[in-house]
Amino acid sequence: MENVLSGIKPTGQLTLGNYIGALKNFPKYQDTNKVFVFIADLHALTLPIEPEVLRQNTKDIVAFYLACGLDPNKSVIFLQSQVHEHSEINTILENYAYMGELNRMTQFKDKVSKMNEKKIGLGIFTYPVLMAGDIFLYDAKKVPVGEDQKQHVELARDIAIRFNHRYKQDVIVIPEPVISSNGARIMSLSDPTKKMSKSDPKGDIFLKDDLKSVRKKIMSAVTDTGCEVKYDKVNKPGISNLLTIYSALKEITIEEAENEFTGANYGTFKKAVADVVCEVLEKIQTRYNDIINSPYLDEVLEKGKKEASQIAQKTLKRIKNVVGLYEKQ
Ligand code: AQP
Repeated sequence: MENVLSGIKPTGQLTLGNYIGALKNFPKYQDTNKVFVFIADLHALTLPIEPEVLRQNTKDIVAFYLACGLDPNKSVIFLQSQVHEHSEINTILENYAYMGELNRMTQFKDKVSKMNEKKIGLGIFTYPVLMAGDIFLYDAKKVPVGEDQKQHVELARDIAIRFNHRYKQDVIVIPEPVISSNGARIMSLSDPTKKMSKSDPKGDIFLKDDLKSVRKKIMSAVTDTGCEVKYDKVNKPGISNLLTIYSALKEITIEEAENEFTGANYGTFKKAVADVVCEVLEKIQTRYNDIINSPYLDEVLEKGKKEASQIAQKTLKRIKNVVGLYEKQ
């Protein structure tokens, strides 16, 4: 049994991209692995966010975790900010990550390119170090993420190897990213060359969207002028994105999806995509509505906080001891 960890930051409303690339895959692990799933609320502070929005987004993610099938009796579900060891390990690890490697992170470069240079907070730069700490605290070997987070997990891996080498012992478990074979990068419906992203909502489908508007968004998704339903990321990015969404939700291969639509026009294909997306979202939304205002949500977080803290404390103690921070034995 291996430890598996993943998280989502509450920077905005969850998208279909977050569902297909991350959320949908989490419950699959909980019967055969020890699963830790958290809400990366400290990470959400790396970009300006209104306090009430952050609080609501956080609750939403917990409710969506449960609605998507995570079971608090099998998985540890918790808030990053409620386990203070995350901040503490971050302070230690900052000394084992290099400025040069943080500078090379694609997500950092993307995000800061859209910001006023004078107002770039330090947290967005050191974000991958905190993320490495999130992973290390739970001895996670597998980290299921969408394609865009792969580089951060690889950096965590480098830091772990460097740390173990420095102290000549296996202190930190070396993590590896797990990327799903289909749907690791869902693109915007209005610009299929751009990733569907919570903090850049143009062309997004949100998990909370009403189904009528979901259908409308899919029917008006940008496609090419051709008429064949074929996967071709370069020449048909819009159709390829819809094929990815369809096949990921139907749990079939892209090829099988293409075969289903041989000879079909774009209208028929888009309607089929809208049907499957609405079917999935309807189920999730029904469960979400039952949970979002119920006391169960806080009960789950309280349980998760206790379980996560116990493990995080032990790991941090091990790391502090190895680096030479004094503690009464
Ligand atoms: N479009 C996507 N397709 C597939 N997977 C995706 N993920 C995000 N967008 C897509 C995956 O969802 C998880 C959530 O990661 P996160 O919240 O830590 O941040 P992110 O990767 O930066 O996701 P967003 O939605 O783009 O957030 P913002 O806009 O705040 O930066 C990760 O596993 C991610 O890969």
